[in-house]
Amino acid sequence: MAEYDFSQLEQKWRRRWQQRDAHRTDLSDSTEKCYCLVMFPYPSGEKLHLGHWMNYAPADAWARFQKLRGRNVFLPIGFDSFGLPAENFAIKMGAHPREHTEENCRFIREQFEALSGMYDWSSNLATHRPEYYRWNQWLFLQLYKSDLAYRAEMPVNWCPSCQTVLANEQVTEGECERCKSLVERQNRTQWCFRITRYADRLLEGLERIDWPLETKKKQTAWIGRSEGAEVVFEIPTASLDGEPPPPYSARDDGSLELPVFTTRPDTLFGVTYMVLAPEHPLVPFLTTAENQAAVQQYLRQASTLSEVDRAREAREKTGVATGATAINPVNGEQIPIWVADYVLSSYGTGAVMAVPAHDSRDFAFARAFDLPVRRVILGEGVAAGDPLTEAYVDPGTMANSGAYDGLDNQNGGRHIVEDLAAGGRGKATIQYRLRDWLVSRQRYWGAPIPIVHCASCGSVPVAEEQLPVLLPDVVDYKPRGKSPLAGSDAYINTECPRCGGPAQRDADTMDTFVCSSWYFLRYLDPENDELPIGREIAERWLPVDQYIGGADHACGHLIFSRFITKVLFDLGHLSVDEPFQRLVHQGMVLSGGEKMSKSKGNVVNPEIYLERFGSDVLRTYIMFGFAFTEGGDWVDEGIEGVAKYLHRVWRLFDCAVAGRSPAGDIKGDGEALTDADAQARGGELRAILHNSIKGCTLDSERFQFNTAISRLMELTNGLHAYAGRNAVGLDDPLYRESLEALVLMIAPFAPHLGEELWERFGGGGSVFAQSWPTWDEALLIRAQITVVIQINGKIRDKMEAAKDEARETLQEQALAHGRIPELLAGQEVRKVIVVPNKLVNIVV
Ligand code: ANZ
Ligand code: ZN
Repeated sequence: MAEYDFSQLEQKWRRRWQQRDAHRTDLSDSTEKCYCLVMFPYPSGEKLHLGHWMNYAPADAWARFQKLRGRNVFLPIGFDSFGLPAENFAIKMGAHPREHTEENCRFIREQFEALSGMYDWSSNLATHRPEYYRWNQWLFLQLYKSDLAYRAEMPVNWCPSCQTVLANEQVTEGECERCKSLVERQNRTQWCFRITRYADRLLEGLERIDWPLETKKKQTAWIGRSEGAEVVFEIPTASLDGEPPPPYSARDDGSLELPVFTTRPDTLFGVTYMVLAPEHPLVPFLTTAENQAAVQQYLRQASTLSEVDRAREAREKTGVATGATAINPVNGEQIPIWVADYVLSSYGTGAVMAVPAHDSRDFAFARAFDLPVRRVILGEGVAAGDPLTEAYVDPGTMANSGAYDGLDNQNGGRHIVEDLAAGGRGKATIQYRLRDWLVSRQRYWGAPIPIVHCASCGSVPVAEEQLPVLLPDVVDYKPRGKSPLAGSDAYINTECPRCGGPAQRDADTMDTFVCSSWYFLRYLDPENDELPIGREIAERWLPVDQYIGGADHACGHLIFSRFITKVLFDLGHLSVDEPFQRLVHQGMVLSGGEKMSKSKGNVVNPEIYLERFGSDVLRTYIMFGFAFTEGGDWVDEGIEGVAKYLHRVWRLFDCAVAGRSPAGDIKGDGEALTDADAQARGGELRAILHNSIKGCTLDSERFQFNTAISRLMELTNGLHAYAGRNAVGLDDPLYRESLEALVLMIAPFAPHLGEELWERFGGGGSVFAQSWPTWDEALLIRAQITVVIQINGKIRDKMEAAKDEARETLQEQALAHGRIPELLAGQEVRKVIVVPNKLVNIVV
């Protein structure tokens, strides 16, 4: 008997695949195309660990499954190789980022070999290479020409340790996503992409794609569309002195307009004070002399907190009065203007009309500072004068609201906005939480921004024919608060593309999320010298049919890619405006309850398992031991079981090929069969076969690999039971058909084993060139048998169950069967013992 020598066998097939160039996809054929995309890895100091396997192994199994289903599958891979992880690591190691990155790419590629994904490496894509980032720069120029890239001074997130600005998406709970330092606010001149212009389309597109609901919800909340009104309050001349700061300007009579954004114009009569964000430009101007000291003190205190902290509902409210007042446009009332950090400068107009009776944050603030509370929306059975113990935020009838009294608040709000608009004191508006995408980085390891600054011409784009603007080798690439490129005179000093005069290159590099916002296009057309992707291939192969990657990218990469795709669609380069038709997120494999990372020292590496069990076992275990979308804590207890299972499959085939019975492997099933028995067994095997094809197909399609593999185990058991002690050989058509189905279905999980068994079995060509087995609904019914139900060992009932039903199912069925629930009432079930095909004993 031939042994299952996984090491030799896996090497053999890897060599064969390479020789046959088996994983190259013929992109000229797009009938039945299936573009399967995995989020490409970024080479940092970390090698691929089991966390990566959790993503890549199941993704590969899905791709192989689709190939067997007859689709022309494209599964490319590359490297997201610019950016902070690679650069920070290189700095730590004292190596140049380029050398370090190239080396790391080679190493990771070797690791990918062990995983044996059917990757098409032909595009050889790595974002740090000039042939790639040339198109990043091209993309920047297209956005620039379309007025979608602009440069402006703005408050930015500044990471004091990475010494760079960060996008909002890279700040979590006020901390730098990469190094966990507390992020500061600074004013800097930066390049931005106008993603806000696409806010509504980004929302609309979500309805057309098959993505996890949670992720759609996250994007919807991140975009944060709010319908409401801008209401103009007036600041009377009395409290003003001198010229207000831009963009504000005094009116002819010397007064000032101060717009606020509100989602509740219906509550305007309940406004009892106003609040400005500490950063609001009017704060110093409006503050009266006697309040200056207190306000300045407060502003200093507020600047130390992150926006996220400030926005937290439960925080104790802090604030200070400016001494100035504003006039409510609906009733002419004078109300005090306060400064408080619960109002954010980056949202709406940075100013709010406070309605403590109907907004909980305003309510808490009013209580803390003893400001008046006036009810203007009444719930059922409530009178206008009733005291409030908390903000009333539900709909109701308007009161204390002059001519609008008695209207329902929705309707009343609309009327108020119309009347304000007629008087030029307001208008209906929509606000978004989404901010423009800040793309400048003051770091070395990124694509240079293709803009030249000229004293006479301003910002001038580099001509497209001049691309790429090569990232120079600089002596000192460590972050110092401005881009290391600024220190290279040879790089910075150039000619103005417009007037030919002396000019300076932009010293910043692009956010690496720009690189990753379109990489899936380049895989399809890596050698195109004219465009990032040709129109024709794009039309045939896009959108990506299935995207697989982490849920943590919901509001970053997954929004950026959608935005860039829409831009390229509008510019006529693409015929789709959504990049990823279907998306799934893998769960995370944890180690000791935490995400694996080198910094925590809890990384589990695949190497030891590869050595002991081989790639097929590790792959299959990852898919059998964890629910794909859930993940879980890494334990290796189950891996032995999976190894045993694959060995068992091996022996089953070994015996079949040799025409021997696998009975030696079967415990407790020893008798020779009568003819009647044999026939019954045939019926059972057929039912099990069709059942397992159906289950494995449907479950694999939706990434439920753990149950898909269970179906294969059932089929394996069925095959054993069928063979019994009789030497069933390949001349038995049902046996042969079932074995064939098993090898085809196991191949996506254990591809080397699949190929080897297929070959030994006499099947010609690669197993992946075969067709996936089909099932017949009519043959799914399984033989029924009677199972005894006991409570504490005493027979209490009987039930019919499918032959070879799973333990869990039998247990479930028994607990719910007939009078069993009644008999168990009030008692705690301590244990359930299941003897398959025989009995279920419930211990109480
Ligand atoms: C008056 C009011 C009365 C409000 C009421 C709410 C309830 P969303 O839904 O998130 O868009 N707001 C406006 N700008 C703000 C800022 N820069 N920082 C903090 N809060 C701000 O929230 C819009 C509401 O949040 C606005 O409507 C405003 O308070 C507040 F019974 O205006 B409202
Ligand atoms: Zn010029």
